[in-house]
Amino acid sequence: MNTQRRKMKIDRNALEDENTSTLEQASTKRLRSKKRRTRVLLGLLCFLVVAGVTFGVAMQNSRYPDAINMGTSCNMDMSMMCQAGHSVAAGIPVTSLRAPQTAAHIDEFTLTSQSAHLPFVIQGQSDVQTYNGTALGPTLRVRQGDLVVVHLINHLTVGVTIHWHGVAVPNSADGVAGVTQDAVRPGQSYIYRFVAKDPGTYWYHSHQESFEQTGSGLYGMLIIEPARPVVHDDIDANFALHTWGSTLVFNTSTGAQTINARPGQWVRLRLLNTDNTPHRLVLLGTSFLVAALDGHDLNGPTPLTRVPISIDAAQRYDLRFQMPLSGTVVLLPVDDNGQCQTTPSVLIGQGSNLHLPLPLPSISQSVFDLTTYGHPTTNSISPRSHFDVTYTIQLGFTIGFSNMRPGPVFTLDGKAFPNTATLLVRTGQLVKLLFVNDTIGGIHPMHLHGHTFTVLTKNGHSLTGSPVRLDTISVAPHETYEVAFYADNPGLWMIHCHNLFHANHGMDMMLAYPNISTPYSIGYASGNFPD
Ligand SMILES: [Cu+2]
Repeated sequence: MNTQRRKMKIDRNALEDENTSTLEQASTKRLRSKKRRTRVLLGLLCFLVVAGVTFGVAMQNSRYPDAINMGTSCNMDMSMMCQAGHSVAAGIPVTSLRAPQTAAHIDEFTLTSQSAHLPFVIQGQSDVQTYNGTALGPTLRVRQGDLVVVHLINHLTVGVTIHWHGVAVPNSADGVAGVTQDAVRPGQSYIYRFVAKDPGTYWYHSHQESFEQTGSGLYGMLIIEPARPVVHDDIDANFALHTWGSTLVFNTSTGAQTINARPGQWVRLRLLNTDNTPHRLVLLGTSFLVAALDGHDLNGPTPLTRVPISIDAAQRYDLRFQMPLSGTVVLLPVDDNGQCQTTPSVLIGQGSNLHLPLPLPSISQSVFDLTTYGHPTTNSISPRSHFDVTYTIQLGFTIGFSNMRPGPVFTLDGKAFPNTATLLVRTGQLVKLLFVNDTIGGIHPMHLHGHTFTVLTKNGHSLTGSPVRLDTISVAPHETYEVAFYADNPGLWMIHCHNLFHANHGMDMMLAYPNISTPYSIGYASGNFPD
C-alpha cells in the first residue's frame, strides 16, 4: 500500500516536473521566437539603413560638382600624366582661339532668343523658346570663305548659347556652356565669329541645357553655299524635321507645303533631323541622288527610286533630282512598317494641281546604306592610313543615378559625364575612333565637335562606295564604326550622343588638345550645363 502510494507520489512529481519542463520549454520557445523576430526586424532595419545610405551616396555621387573646369594642364610629353578636368592651370585660353576680326566679305546676323507662340496647337506647349520668334529659327545662308558674325541677344529668362553643328569653328565660337563660354544670361549678348570654310548644310542650336532647349525650339539651319559650285541647282530648299509633342513638322508646317518647279529643273532638298531619334523619309515621283551627307558631297551618287532614307538625330541629307516631264514629286515620312504618311509633306511641281500619288505605295524596309553608295575615289584618309592614335569608345547603358535623378544612365567606357575620360589629341595627328555599341541602350548618333571625320569601317568592313565624311555617326545596337580625322583645330571639344536625352543622362566626353585652359566651368556655381 505504502509502496503503491509512494509510486503514485513519484508519478505525480514526475508529471509536475514534466509539466514544469513543458511550460519552461514553451516559454523558452516563445523567448527564442521573440528573439528571432527581433533579430529579423533588426536585420531588416540594418538592410534598409545600408540600402538607404547606399542609395543616398550613389545619388549624391551622381550630382554634378559645383564647378568642374575642362582645361588641360599638361603637354603630351607627360602623356600618361596628362589629365583634363579640374584644371585652371595656365595654357592657351579658349578665348584666344578665335577667327580673324575682319575679312573681304562679312555676313552679319542678329539672333535674339525669345519666347514665341507657335502658329499651330500643341497639347500643353504653345509658348516655345526661339531665335527671332520662329522655330525653326532664321535660315542663315552664307558664302564659302566669308567671315560669319552672329550677335546673340538673350531675351529669355534662362541662359542660352549657339553651337554651330558640323562647322569647324574656332573653339571660342563653339557655343558650349561652361567650356568655351558662359551661358549668355538674360539681357546679355555674345558674338560668334567664324570663317565659313566648307560648303554644305549645317545647323545651329543652343548648347546650354541642349536637351531641353533644342527640343523647345532653339534651333535653325546654316547653309554655306560653295564659292565655285560643281553642280547647278535651280531650286534650293531646306527642311528641318522637328516633333512637337507627338506632331512632326517640316519647318513650321504640319500639313502640305508646295514648291514651284518646272519640268527639267534641278532641285536640291536639304533635310535636317532636329529630334533625338531617326526619321524615315521617301521621295516619290522621280528618282533622286543623295548628293551630300552632313554637308559633305558624295562621289558619284547613283539614282535611287523609292528608297527610304533614315536621318538620325542631327544628321543632314542633301537630295538632288531633276523634275520629270509631268507629275508631282513628293517628300513624305515613312513609318517603321514601310507605310507612307500623308503629312507633313512637300509637293514639288508646276501649277495648282499638285497632288499625292494615290494610292500611296508600300516602301521597302531596306533603307539607304551609306556604306555602299556612290563610287570610290581617293581620299586623304582611308582604312590603310597610318593612325597616330586610336581610341575605342564603348557606348553603354545602365540603371542608376544621373545628376541625382534615378533611372537610365548612358555611359562612355562605363562612365557618365562629367566623370568620363578625356581623349587627348595633338595638332597634326591622324586620330582613329572606334565606336562600339554592345548594349540594349538604343541607337547612339555620336557627334564630334569642331572636326569632320571620315567613316572607315562598319562592323569591320570597309566602305565600298563613295568616301563618307560626317560629324554625326549613327551607331545602332551591335554595331561598330571606325572613323578618323585630322586633329587640326586646337581647343576643348565635346564628343557626345546627339540623342540629347542620352547626352543629358551622361553620354558626353571631351576631346582635348594639350595645354588649353578655359576661364569657364560647368556646374551649379556657374549654372553652365552644356547638355
Ligand atoms: Cu545615345
